[in-house]
Amino acid sequence: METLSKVFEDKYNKNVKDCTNEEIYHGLLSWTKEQLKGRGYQDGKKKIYYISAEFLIGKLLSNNLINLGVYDEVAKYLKENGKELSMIEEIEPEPSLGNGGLGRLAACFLDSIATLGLPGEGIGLNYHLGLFKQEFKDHLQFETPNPWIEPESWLTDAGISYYVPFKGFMLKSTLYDIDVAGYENKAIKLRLFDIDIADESIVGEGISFDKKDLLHNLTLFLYPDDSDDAGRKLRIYQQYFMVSNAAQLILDEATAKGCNLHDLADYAVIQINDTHPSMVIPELIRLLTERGIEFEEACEIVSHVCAYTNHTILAEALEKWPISYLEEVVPHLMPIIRKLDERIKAKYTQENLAIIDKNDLVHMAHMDIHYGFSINGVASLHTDILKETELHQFYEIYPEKFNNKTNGITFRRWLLHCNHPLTEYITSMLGDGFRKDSFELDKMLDFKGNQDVLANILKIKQDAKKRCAEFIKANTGEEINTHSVYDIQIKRLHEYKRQQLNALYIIDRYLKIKAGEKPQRPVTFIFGAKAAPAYVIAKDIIHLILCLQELINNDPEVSPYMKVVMVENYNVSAAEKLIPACDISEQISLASKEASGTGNMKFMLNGAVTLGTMDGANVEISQLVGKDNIYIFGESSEQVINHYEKADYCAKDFYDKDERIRHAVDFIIGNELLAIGSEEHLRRLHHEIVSKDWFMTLLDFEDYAKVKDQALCDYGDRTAWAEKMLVNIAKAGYFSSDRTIEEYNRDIWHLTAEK
Ligand code: NBY
Repeated sequence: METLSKVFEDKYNKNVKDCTNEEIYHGLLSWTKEQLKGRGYQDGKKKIYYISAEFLIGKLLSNNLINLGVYDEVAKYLKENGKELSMIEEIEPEPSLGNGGLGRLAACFLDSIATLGLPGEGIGLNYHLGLFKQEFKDHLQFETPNPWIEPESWLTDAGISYYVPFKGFMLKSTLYDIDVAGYENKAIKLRLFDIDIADESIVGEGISFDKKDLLHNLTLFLYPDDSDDAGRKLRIYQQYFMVSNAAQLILDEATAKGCNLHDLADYAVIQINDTHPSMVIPELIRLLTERGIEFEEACEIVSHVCAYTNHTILAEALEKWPISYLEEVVPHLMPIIRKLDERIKAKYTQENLAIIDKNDLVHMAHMDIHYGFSINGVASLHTDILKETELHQFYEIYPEKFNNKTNGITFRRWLLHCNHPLTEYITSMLGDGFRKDSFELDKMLDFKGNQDVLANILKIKQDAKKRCAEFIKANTGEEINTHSVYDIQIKRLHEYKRQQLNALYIIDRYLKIKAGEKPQRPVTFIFGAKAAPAYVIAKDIIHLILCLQELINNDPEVSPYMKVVMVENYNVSAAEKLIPACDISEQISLASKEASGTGNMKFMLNGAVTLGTMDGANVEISQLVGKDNIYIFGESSEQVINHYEKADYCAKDFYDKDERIRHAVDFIIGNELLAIGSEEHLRRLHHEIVSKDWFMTLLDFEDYAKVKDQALCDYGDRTAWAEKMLVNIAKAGYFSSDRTIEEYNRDIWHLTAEK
């Protein structure tokens, strides 16, 4: 710790004892950056370039210290000097470079790529104001900018710039790097492109800004509102800026290593994370032809370099850009995209295989599948649905391209960092081998009947619940009962994820208590979610939850039995505080709609029991833990797909014939909530549920309520519950992103690990 002491001396001319927490944070930041550089980087002839619009990396200090193997030493050193590392951690701003699972997955993958010693880097954009910051006012969500880049930050100017051509002008980029340490291994880089002239001062009220002022807005926000033309075009400007920079960088790096471009596939493999980076395909072809390669050969080369990961089957989430937009933003790509499409149309006549459809929309995923060599889904059920239903026409012509890569999470962040007590306890039981070989967690099963172990696991959970209650008090102002069951649903707000189903259960329980039926034990229903700014119904659902929070928590007759809290500005840091404290993990999407889910894995690893549908990775979780250690409800994906095919689901029928459902749904527009909330929002949501309910909330309500009641009842047998917790932790090993990345490498990337 001598070099660290010296940092404080040099930087502030002070002993660490006399530094403020801010000074210590900044001292640690610069010291850690130096340590990372000293580690060196993974390199090799062939490299994986993981291109993604999002990298939801979370705060970096503690994770870096853990991966550098110095966390305990630094914490001890600070403690001896009267400082708490956990307090210092609070000072770090959280980069908000992502939205949900897709971005967090990219971040976990970087950790695992580095840990496994694979040569690779992440490539994305350096959004100054990130995804918006969420604020609640009058029980509604408001969006404000989320600045995270301070004068001293994890970013390092890489000294690399490119020119990116748009229609009528060029934009010069600047590249910033963030080092990502592997666990006890060298580092890799997250490379974020930016423009020098981005101007935060153009942002007005909330997150509004002139969407046409590209020179100043290009890298301000992730996912600008796409409810109008200008917003949609801005997304294309961003995407192209990202991939043109990426393509130029990749070709430069390869050439520097001796690549003659014909053999590019020996130097680079590109993983396209969802369709946001799909324009990298025509862009690479453009650059290769510019460098003297024939069009046909360029297509061939690119088809051996690019691989595509699909994260959704929701049709509305699969990007299709109008030709007219592309002509306006990147006219030089359109002749290439047209040629790519013509080549396909010459071979296949089916309309649903075309890149450009008859409405002049460019299907980005179709381009990826035709001109990539691999397409993968993110959980076994999801890949099956892609093959059999959503992308069946492609599976028929390219069966060899399809493969599954079930998602994973990095245990360094989602156990070692966020849950020190559990990590230490597992280490005391099993040794520390599980930190690198997650399957070793399986050995916990040997302790299943051990009463001491079960008691300790319960104690660790109880302590986590106390810490979490403090966080919730600070975040929401609400006092919660630390002896209540913590039932948690944290994820993007989306109708398919069905936060509204959870809300209807809460209403139903409230009505029962009001009718004199007192429940066995208190429950705290915890939510965290951001709604996309233009997603009206999602915002209405937030409104409902916040109104319920107000009504229920202030009702002395009800609040001893239940409380509702919705955490404001849910983000990675909040997740790290909530997940270790969870008893029941809500994974209640409509079967077939959640590609995988990764929160489900984080909860399981921290000893929560899943309440979920047979959807995404829940299916694999249930296979691993067995039916006694998970609560499954609802219709299966086959049944759901069948309802969609036959168009035979009618929410109104459920509403009409089931009194319990009707009472709960009508409560949304009852006097109690109208006295608190806004009639416009509540009526719109009520109407949506009764007359549309695209994601079949009412279909699964009865089974959900029944199974949830059972879980809450079972919670009372503390020993039996602790056994379920133990089995969940023990079986979580499969969901390490190290396993996922090993599979990507084995089946798709074929890189040589550095030892
Ligand atoms: O990717 C998520 C899936 O919903 C989840 O099931 C899966 O586990 C995870 C990782 O594979 N997808 C996701 O997070 N997607 C987005 O956040 C997203 C955001 C914006 C847009 C599309 C997708 N967009 O087009 O604007």
